[in-house]
Amino acid sequence: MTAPTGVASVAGLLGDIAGTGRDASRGGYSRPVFSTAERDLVAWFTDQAQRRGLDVETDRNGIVWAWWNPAGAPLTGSVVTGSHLDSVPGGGAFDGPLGVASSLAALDHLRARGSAPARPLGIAVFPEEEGSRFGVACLGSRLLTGALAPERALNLTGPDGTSFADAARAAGLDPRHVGRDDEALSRIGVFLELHVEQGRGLIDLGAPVAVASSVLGHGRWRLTITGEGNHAGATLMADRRDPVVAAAAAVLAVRDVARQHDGARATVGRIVPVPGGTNVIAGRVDAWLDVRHPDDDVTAAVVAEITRRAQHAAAVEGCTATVTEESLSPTAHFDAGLRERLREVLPGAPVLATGAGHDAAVLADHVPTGMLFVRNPTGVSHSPAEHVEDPDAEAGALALADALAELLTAPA
Ligand code: HGY
Ligand code: MN
Ligand code: MN
Repeated sequence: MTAPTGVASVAGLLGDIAGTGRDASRGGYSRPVFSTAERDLVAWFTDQAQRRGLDVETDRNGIVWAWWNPAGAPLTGSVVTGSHLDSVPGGGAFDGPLGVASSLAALDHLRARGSAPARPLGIAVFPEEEGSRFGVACLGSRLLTGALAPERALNLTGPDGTSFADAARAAGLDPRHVGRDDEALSRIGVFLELHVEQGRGLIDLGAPVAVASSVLGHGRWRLTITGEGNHAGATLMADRRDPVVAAAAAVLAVRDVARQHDGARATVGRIVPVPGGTNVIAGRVDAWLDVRHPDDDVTAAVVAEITRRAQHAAAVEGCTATVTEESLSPTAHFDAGLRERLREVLPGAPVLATGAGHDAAVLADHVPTGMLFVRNPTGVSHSPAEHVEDPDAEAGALALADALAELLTAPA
């Protein structure tokens, strides 16, 4: 396969996949891990990498690695970039794919400049960054680093009841081998991820690219409220134990408690009455809580107060409530030395914190890690309204190329 001539544009690369995984009912894109759409994106990435002569492999955890190694050096301590291709339901076109496409374009820029680095450059695509199918964010990078136990991951189930083990097996992985992978981890000497900004920082600062400083701590909890299922018409109001009513009060409590803790963010984005009939009083409600704060102790306090109020709201309706932690990521601060090197290479780039989680934050505990953000003129993300203007996308790829050139010249 011949490599594409010149430097691919990020907009052109994203245009290749613009039709993949469109969600007609929600709008935007729904590309859950191991779905046909997400597998098509992985196939697209693999083809693009192979057309550039990169060696492509998938590791035991489903992470796809594409290697540019002109010197034929050992992969240990390489420079690695990349991102993810899975999406939230009804997500935007850029969250994840922008980082993957920019990695390919940055490689093209390095080659066009005649670069032939002594250190290998890897592009990694992490599965299930969003945790949209199996409920745990950054599942691939957590398995890689040992932050998530294999048996816990394998038993996670998606909305259709499929286990991660079965879905991974169908995608060609061997569930017996998922888990911490020190050999793969040793290949990462430094990790740099480019990502669309999921906020308004660069709009307000008037710059196309920023260097990241930190990732807000975030966790997910499952709120289950149990009442008594019954007939909507035959059951008098005084005779009900309706968990949906309790859940409504609990959701208002989530908002109120978050507002009472400066800087806290708390969200209920999924709420499922069971069995879910129009003429049926639900027997149970499952809801998922996302809480974030820079101080992990405040996150814990917010969750504790939400739990107390949810249990009170449930008791008022003759129901019971449980809150169970499903994942928790402490606030991550990126490597200060790397951040300062990035600022030297990109002197006009401001430094920004982010409220969104990323695989880079999981890796930050193990290897020097940094991120670059590209301006999103709507400031909206996890929505079809997420956007990046073409010139900013190209500026991001150039910035990534400049940063990678700097990192590739340093000794492993
Ligand atoms: O949830 C997050 O913050 C990230 O987009 N996975
Ligand atoms: Mn993302
Ligand atoms: Mn996301």
